[in-house]
Amino acid sequence: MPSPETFADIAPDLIRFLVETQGRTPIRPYQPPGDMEGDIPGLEEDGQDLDTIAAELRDIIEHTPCTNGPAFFNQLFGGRDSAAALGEITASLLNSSMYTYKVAGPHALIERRLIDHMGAKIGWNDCDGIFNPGGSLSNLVGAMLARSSTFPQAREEGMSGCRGTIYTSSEGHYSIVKNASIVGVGRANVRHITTDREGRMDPNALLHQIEEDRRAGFTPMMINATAATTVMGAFDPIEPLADIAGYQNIWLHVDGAFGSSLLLSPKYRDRLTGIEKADSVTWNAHKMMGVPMHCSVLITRHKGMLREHIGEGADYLFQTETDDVNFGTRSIQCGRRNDVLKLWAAWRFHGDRGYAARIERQMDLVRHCVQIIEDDPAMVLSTDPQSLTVCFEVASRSSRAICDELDRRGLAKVGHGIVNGRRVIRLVCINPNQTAADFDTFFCHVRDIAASLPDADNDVEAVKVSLSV
Ligand code: ABU
Repeated sequence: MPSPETFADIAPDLIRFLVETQGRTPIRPYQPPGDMEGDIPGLEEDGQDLDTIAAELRDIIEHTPCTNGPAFFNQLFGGRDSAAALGEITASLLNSSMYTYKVAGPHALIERRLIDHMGAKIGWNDCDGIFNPGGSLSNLVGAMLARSSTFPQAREEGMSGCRGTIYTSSEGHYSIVKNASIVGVGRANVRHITTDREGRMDPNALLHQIEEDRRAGFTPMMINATAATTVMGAFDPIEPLADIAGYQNIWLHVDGAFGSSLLLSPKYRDRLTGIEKADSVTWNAHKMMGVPMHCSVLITRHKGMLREHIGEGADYLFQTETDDVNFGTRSIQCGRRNDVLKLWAAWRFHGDRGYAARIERQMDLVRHCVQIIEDDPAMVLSTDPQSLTVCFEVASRSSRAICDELDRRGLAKVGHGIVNGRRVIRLVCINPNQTAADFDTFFCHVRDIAASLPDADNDVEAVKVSLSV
C-alpha cells in the first residue's frame, strides 16, 4: 500500500495539472467513443503503483470535456467555484457518511443549517429537508410525501385500490413521470397540462383536468409546479396553482431544481411568488449556485413528515443522538455522500449578496445573447428567456446539425430541445467564468457553421414526416 505521504505528495500535483491543463486547452478536440475506448487502460489481475495511476489520471483529464470552459453551454451547470471545490475535495477525503451524527459530526449540523437557511429563503421558519443525489431524487422524495399525505395507508399496504393522479406541465421534467411509476401511481396517470407559448402551465387547464379526473373516480395526489423548465427556463405561475392545490386539498410540489436559486436575487425572486404556499420544494445548488455535481435538496414545510413516512429503524446504525441530527432517519438512502460541505463553503465565500450578484450577472449575459439574436435577421428567438437558457434557431438550418457540427469541430458544446413544435438550439448561460466575448465567439461559430450547411426544416412534425417517407 502506498504511504499517506505519497498520496499527499501526488494529489496537489494532480490538481495543479488539472487546473493548468484546463486553462491551456479549455476546449477538447472531439474524439468518437470508438477511438477513445482503446485509450482507456483495462482492468488487470495485477495492480499498478500510484505513480502509474497518477499518469493515467492525467491522460484521462486531458481527454475529458471541460465543463468549466468558455465553450461549454450544454447543460444546466458549468464553471468551477473555488470555495465549493475546496469543500468537495475536503468532503471526499474525510469520507463521512451522512446517516448519523456519530459518523458525520459537524457535517450533520451543516446539513441542518443549510436546510434552515434555504427554507427561510422560501419563506418557512420551521422546516425539514434532506440532500439527495440529484433533482430527480429530490422530486421522488416530494412524490413520496405527496403519496403519504393523500394515501396514508400506502406505505404499509401498497397502492392497491388507490387511483392517484399527478399533474405537471407538458414542459415538466421527465423525473416526474419516472417517479410516478416508482411511487405506484403509474406513468399513465400523469397528466401533462398544456402551457402557454412561453412554457408556463395553464391553471384553468389544470383545474379542468382535476375536475374531470375526480368525476372519473381518480384521487388527485400531487400538482408539480416547475420553477424554470429544462428547455425554456419557464416558471409556472405558482400562486394560482397553490390556490387550486389549497382549495382542492392536493399536495403542491415545486420542482425548482433549476430555478429556486432565483430566490437569492431580490431582482428576480418574484418569478417564484407563492412558493411559500407549496408543501415541498426541490432546489439544486449544482445549477445556478455553481456547486460541483451533485448538490440537490428536498425541503418541506411539514416538519416530521420525512421521518414519519420514510424513516426505518436500524438498531445497528442509529445508536446515539436524536433523529434531529441523524439524517439517515429521513433519507431514502442508507450510505449517503456528503453534498453539504461544498455548498456551505461556497455560501460562506459568496454570502447571500454575492450569490444575488452572480445570478444577476448571468441574467445580464442572457440579455446580451437576446440582443445578438434580435440584431441578426438570420436568427430567430424562440421565446423571451425567463431564466438562464436562451432558445433560438437559425432560419432554414437544422438546429441539430449546427449543435453536432459545433461539437465535431471542437468549437462548442451546446444542446437542442423542442419549443412550440420546433427544434431549437438551447444555449445555457449559467457559467460565471464565461464573458460576453465568449458568447460573441459562440454566435460567430454558429453563423460560420450555418453558412456551410444545406437548407433544412426545424418543424418537428415536418421532419418526422420527411424521415418516414
Ligand atoms: N435536470 C436535468 C437537466 C439536464 C440538462 O442539463 O438539460
